[in-house]
Amino acid sequence: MKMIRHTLVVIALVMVAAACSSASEGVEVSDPWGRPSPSSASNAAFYMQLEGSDTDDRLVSAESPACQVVELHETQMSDGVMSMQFLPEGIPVPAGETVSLEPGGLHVMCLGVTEALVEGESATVQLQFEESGLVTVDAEIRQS
Ligand SMILES: [Cu+2]
Repeated sequence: MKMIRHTLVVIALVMVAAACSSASEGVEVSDPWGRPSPSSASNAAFYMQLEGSDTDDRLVSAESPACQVVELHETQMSDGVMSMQFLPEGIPVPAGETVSLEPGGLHVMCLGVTEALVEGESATVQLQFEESGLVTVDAEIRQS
């Protein structure tokens, strides 16, 4: 009897573990936003938090109907000069870690705004992840 009960406990634990791993739905994107860009043809940037899942992932590219071209960039300071760097490898999102895209750092660069980004409105951004696939978010347009 003791043996059977022990086996049942083990089976229950395995089931709980299976349920946990299947509940994982890839990278979670929270608080996507961008600053207003009053004129078209100017550039803008989108920021957000990328919460890693239980597997390493990578943001490989992005698109938006609000931009002619979207690139993944990082702002860097070198010798007191701020410059933006194109990230050909994309942005890694390690398992269980949260990666912040924020002003002065990593960002989704919107080159050539096709329609003015108006405060209070939102812009659709499609994020392509290596593991999580395509994730579409609405970036809120606000000052900060
Ligand atoms: Cu940039």
